[in-house]
Amino acid sequence: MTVAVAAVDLGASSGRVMLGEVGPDHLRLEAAARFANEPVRTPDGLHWNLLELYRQAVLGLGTAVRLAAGTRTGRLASVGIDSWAVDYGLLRDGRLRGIPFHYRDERRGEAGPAAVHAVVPPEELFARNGLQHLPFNTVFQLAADPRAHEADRLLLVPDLLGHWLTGAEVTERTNASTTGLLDVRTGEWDDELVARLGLPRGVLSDLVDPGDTIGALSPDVASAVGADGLPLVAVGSHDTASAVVGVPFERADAAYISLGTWGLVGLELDAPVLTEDARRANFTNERGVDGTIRFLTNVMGTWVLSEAMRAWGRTDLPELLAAAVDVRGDVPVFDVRDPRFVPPGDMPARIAAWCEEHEVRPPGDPATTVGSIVQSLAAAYARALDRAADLSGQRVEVVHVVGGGSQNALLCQAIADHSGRPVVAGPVEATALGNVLVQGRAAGAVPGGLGELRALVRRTHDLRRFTPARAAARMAT
Ligand code: LFR
Repeated sequence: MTVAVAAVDLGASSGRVMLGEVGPDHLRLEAAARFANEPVRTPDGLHWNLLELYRQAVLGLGTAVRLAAGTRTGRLASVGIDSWAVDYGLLRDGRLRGIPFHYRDERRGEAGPAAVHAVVPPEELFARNGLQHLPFNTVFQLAADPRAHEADRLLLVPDLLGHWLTGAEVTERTNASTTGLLDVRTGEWDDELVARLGLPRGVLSDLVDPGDTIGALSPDVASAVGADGLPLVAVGSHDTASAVVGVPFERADAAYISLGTWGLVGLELDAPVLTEDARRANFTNERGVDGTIRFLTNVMGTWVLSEAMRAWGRTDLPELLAAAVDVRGDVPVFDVRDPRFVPPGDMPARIAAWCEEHEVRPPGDPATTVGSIVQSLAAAYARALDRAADLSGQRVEVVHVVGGGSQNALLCQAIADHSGRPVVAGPVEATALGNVLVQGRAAGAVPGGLGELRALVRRTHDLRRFTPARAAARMAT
């Protein structure tokens, strides 16, 4: 049996609605819609344009319904939504209170973390929720958000869009695990933590798991998209959870880098690693599909490159990457993990400032800067891969790079060179594939566990392989 499903996949810089066809030997995506995700700055800070994303999602679903009419089954079996994590909307009596903030909004600063740590020290917080310290984790945002106490419901971004589509108010568990309010051991809301932080427990809704049916499209939406009774099915609604479903692992001793605006570097494990070393190394234990743990760390991703392009007013990344290959001599390597690179703004100037402060010759022209960014990202990924292996005790012999960044051959080769490990690049649309696969399985079109789903990705997608240039590179880094 082959089914058709629609995946709404919202990344930090672009979104898409994909028609997915899934069967035991069949896995195919077709874009129903692609659109930019452009945040909006208002006097009170940086916001997501969620209304525009919702509008695009509904339009895209209408197109997916029409495309599905031409597939074997002739209709969509379900819809699934994933997006970036941590950010949320607050509702009261079903109405949105304020425009949701962007996790790159500088406004909140350290107020949230300070308020939380005054009550629950960082060591205890990590023991309870297993998360790396990111100042924008939901728990910190909420602690500095006065609207939280006026609200009766908090919904994470995919759940908020799902609420607008269906009326349901639920929280999908993989994304809930990024809030900081989920017990890392049980996967349930940590009621004691919520109470100690003085947060209103009533705003948190029931948890659902990937594969669960959330509800049918409301009559208005169903008539707008032309599909009566179409169900919304929970997927790994945290985009990184869906991306990891789409990693075509060939062997157990492999790591992944989910490479979009962030580079999420880590391993899939059965159980969390809650050691003091893991906390200090800023590794996180987020929940994956089927009860897995995503043991990873957030490293800078293609954001630093796209912000540099934006500052130069250039859109010709392939040309700049080609020019970067020809740059002679060593390019400066800077610390891409420095928090100064997280907010939007003039990236080349910040890179130059970092280099000057560290007595490194700053890169001059755009080609050298691009080369410098690529080598700096790869060096940071190599270090994170070694740390992931050390902290978990799992060997890492192969590195899978998935997501938009897997198309960047210069970067994939640099990752192989810096880490001394072969890199398997692709699929580009791992997140949408993970979303589609979980829906396909829920519809009964593909049996089995994650291993079978990944085997299907391997059978249906071309992967590119990069061999480390220097076998000794791993020893040297
Ligand atoms: C990637 C991602 C990361 C999360 C960051 C902020 O798109 O979801 O996993 O840490 O965005 O939500």
